[in-house]
Amino acid sequence: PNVTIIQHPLIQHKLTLMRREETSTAKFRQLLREISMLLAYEITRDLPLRKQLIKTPLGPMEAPILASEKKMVIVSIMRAGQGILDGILELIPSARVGHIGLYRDPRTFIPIEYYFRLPDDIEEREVLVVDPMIATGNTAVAAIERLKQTNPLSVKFLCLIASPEGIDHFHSYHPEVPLYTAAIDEHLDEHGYIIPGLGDAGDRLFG
Ligand code: HSX
Repeated sequence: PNVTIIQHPLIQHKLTLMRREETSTAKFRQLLREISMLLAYEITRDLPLRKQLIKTPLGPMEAPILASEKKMVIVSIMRAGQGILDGILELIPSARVGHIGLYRDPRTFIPIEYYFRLPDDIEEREVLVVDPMIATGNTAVAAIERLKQTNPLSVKFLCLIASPEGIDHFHSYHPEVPLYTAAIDEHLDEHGYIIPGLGDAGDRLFG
């Protein structure tokens, strides 16, 4: 399937620290910011560059800059996506930002939309959707479905931990959307939580 596990040792190490029960909110926040920068570094490897004529103190040169820096849109699935968004924006400060608010009905696990806001010219932009967890996959499926209605140039999905069930579900609906994750965990429990996971990402991030 269309899944990349990002294996960088720093990412794996920080994810372990985040999983630990005793990790405080402050530490969890800091780790999520750091890990998000590292994930963004890895998944932006193939961003196209263009040449720009600049002047150093000693003379002119044609130097590489990002061809599409301003064209990227990071879409955060609220609320836990905010933690990843913050980290990525430190690395790509001129990226545009969108928000999708979805909460999971605790009984049916069906996602319910309460907010949706994207930059205007989404049809000219490449979108990276971020949310720390893909559990049942319902939230990710709904977010991408909604996004596709707006016709972006391309869409990718970045998370920290996904369940095998969630990945299958996601790709049964959106097989062409590349999924990037730092880990694939064992399974889902009957409450739709990823086991062993890290608990509820929103609660650990915000309290
Ligand atoms: C958590 O539940 C995550 O941050 C996601 O937004 C969501 C994932 O659950 P699921 O829809 O994949 O089951 O709040």
